[in-house]
Amino acid sequence: MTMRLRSCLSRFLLVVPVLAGCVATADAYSEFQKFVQTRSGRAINCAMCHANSDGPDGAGFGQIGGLSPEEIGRLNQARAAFEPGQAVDSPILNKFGNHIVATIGKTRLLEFRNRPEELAAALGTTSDLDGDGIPDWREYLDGTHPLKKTDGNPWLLFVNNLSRYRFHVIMIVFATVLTIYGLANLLRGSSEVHDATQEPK
Ligand SMILES: [Ca+2]
Repeated sequence: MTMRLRSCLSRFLLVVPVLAGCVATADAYSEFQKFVQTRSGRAINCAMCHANSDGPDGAGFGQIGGLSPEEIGRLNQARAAFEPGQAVDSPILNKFGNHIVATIGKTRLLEFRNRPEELAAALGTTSDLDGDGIPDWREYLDGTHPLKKTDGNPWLLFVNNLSRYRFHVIMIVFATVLTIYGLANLLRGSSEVHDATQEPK
């Protein structure tokens, strides 16, 4: 086999799985994106679940055309995770996207395309990937990013932060009250000294 023929064959072996991946990800699940956008009224891009905010099609970071052979192997492994509980590390998905596939499996995910509202309950109540106190299922419904702890329902973030830093808040309030009390007494004492000096002798 000549060197040129070997080179052509190796390129072919690389291109085939890439094309196979393109066909598979052509069914990007926009039903979930549309549901969240309608429910939350927020503009949702692919970055909620995908590695690239423009989605998996293309040659950029986290896109099919830019994957290495090793990443294509992980992609195909994730695509075959039909049952929940399997290790999923797809290079075209972010941590939340991989978490969804690992938690519910590809089979249920495909079923939910017609009922995207049911994905929230299937995610469970305890997972909070960004640790902001708002569970993933709630962030999915609210259209906030499950991997950004600064993005969430403002009231829930406020309550959660208040609870998390309640000791600091109590100390700040205590110090503020003491300061105001001290200033008030200082002013009162100063006023009494002034009055005393003004009294006729
Ligand atoms: Ca969260």
